[in-house]
Amino acid sequence: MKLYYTPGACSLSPHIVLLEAGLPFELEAVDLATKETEKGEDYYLINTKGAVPALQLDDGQVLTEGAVIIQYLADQVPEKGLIPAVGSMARYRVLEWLNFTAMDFQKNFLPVFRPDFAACRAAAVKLLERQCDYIDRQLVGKDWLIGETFTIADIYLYVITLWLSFAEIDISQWKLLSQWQKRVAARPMVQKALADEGLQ
Ligand SMILES: N[C@@H](CCC(=O)N[C@@H](CS)C(=O)NCC(=O)O)C(=O)O
Repeated sequence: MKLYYTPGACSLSPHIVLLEAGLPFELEAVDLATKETEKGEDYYLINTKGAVPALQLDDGQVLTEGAVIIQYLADQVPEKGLIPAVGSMARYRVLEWLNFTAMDFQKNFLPVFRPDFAACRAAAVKLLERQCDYIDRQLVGKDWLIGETFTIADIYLYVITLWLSFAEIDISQWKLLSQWQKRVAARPMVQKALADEGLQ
C-alpha cells in the first residue's frame, strides 16, 4: 500500500494508523500547492479531488477520505482492536467521533488556513473553542474517547487538535483534553509518524 500525504496535514492520521496496525506501506509526499508528488507525478491523476490523504491499495485501487481510509486499515487487523466489531455499540461511538472530527471540527480550521476564508476566522475560533469544551466534557472519567480502548477515533481527533496552535488556541486551558492529547502523543507509533514527517 502507498499513502499519499503532506507533512502535518490530516493525512498524518492514516499514517499513524498504518504504523499502529503494523501494516507494510510506503509513503509519497504531495505538494498541495503544485499538486505534484515527490516523484514528479500529477497528483490529480491519483486523486481527482487533489486532497490528501489517498491510499493506493496493492491492486491499484485508490481509496480517499481520511475517516474511511482509517476504518479500512483498522478492519485489516481486527486483532489490534483499533476499531470495535461491526454491529457493536462501541463501533457506532467510534463512527460518531470520526464524523464529528471530519464534518465539524476539521472543517472549522478552514478560515485558519485559507486566506480566502480569513473574514470568518474569529467566528471559527469561537466554534473551535466550544468544540474543545465539548471534547473535554466527553473525556470525564475516560482515558480514550470511547472509554478504556484506544481507537482510530483518538488518532484522527489527535491529529486535528495539533492544529489548535495555528488558531492560537491554547489547549492547556482544557485539562482533560490536554492530558488526553499527551497520552496519545506518548504512543511510540505516534512519535514515529511525527518524526517520519519531520514534525518534532
Ligand atoms: N474530505 C477529505 C478532505 C481532506 C482535506 O481537506 N485535505 C487537506 C489537507 S488536511 C487538503 O489536501 N487540502 C488541499 C486541497 O483540498 O486542495 C478527507 O477527509 O480526507
